[in-house]
Amino acid sequence: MVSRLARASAVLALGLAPVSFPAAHAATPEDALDPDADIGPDSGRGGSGGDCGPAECAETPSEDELLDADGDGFPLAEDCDDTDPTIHPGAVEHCDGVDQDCDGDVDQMSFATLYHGATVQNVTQDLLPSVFGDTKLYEVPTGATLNICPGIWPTRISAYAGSSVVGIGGRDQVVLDGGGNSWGFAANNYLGGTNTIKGLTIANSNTAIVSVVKLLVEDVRLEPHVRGIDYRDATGARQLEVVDSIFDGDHGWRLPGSSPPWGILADGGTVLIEGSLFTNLGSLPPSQLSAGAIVMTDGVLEVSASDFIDNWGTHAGAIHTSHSAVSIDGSYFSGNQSNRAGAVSLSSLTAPATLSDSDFVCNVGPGSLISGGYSFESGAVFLSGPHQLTMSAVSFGGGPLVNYPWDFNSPLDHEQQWPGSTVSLTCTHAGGCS
Ligand SMILES: [Ca+2]
Ligand SMILES: [Ca+2]
Ligand SMILES: [Ca+2]
Repeated sequence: MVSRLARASAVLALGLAPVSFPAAHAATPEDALDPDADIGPDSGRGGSGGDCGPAECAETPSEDELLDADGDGFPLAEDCDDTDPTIHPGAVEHCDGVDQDCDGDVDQMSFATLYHGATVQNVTQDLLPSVFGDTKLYEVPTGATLNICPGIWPTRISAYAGSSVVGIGGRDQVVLDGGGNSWGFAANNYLGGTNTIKGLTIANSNTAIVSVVKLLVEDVRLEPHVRGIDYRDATGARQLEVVDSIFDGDHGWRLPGSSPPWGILADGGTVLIEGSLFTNLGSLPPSQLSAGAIVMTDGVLEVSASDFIDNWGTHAGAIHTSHSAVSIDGSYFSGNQSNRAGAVSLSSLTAPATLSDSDFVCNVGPGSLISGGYSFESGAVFLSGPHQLTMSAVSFGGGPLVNYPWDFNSPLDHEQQWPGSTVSLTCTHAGGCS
């Protein structure tokens, strides 16, 4: 979590410090080809450094050193990449993790590059507000890629169809600060294609990401005050894929006037989660939030290799699904709380569901922290409505009552109540699981 002080300081820096760029062509091709231009005891050239004798220093560049394979006017001896004519001393730096101007630094801080068709454009100033303390809304054109270099940007982004926004240096280096506005990132994908968000922290917005149709979220950290990803209003071929990302709600009830934070709220479409962390999301009753980390209705949810820690909700602490197809694999649930299912609540499954290779430790249904509740609550997994569920290699922590009050529960005789329903359980620990 970026502290508010650090955030303010960085915004100040962005607002007041002029962004500098390398002077165009500090060296010319003629300079580079001049055998005397750079030769001397301190040049370091030719591997002899400051120790070269008069005879060595008088040597002219070899034939190989004078070759200019990429034709940019700078020979091999001067060119840090003689295979790419856009890279040479004095070239314009792009925000891309590559050292274009051969000065040894891959990028300058706090600048941004837009790649749109054949155009490469420095858009740094377009991402910054004209008034200090304000927040800028920047629109990424259809099909374009926006690269953002390290810094804390007072910027919100509206990304059109098939566009990508990439933080160079990753989510710990590049922060979009939404300034407390209603949303931080909107994927306006009504023309088709897949939008990509990668390598960013999206902070200080009511909703971090909204209005998506087809979206890949990778290496992203969301610090939602209310919502992480709102996936309800999109239309068309919807798929949300979340990879290697972090949803940290910081339990927003601690913020005066704030609603409880959730991770992903989805209605329809397909949501794929892989290698991600959901933590400190949701709130305890009387919250209206049905689950802290993921709520899925009328869709497909596939979760793999992800962690759900200390999330709170009314139906489930971590995941609540209704009328959906669900698979959960290789995941870990701990410290989640609810007044029905501490970790996972599956209601009215629409396809055979699987829960495999996952651990449930110290999740809590109705407990001392929660008043009221149901008579059929469960600490880890709760099942209701028609269902065909297979659980395999599921661990409930290796001892009785590791999840409170039971590890697994279904409220009534499910096969009588919902003909055709089946539950197959193969658990490494069988407390409440038979
Ligand atoms: Ca060259
Ligand atoms: Ca660069
Ligand atoms: Ca450079």
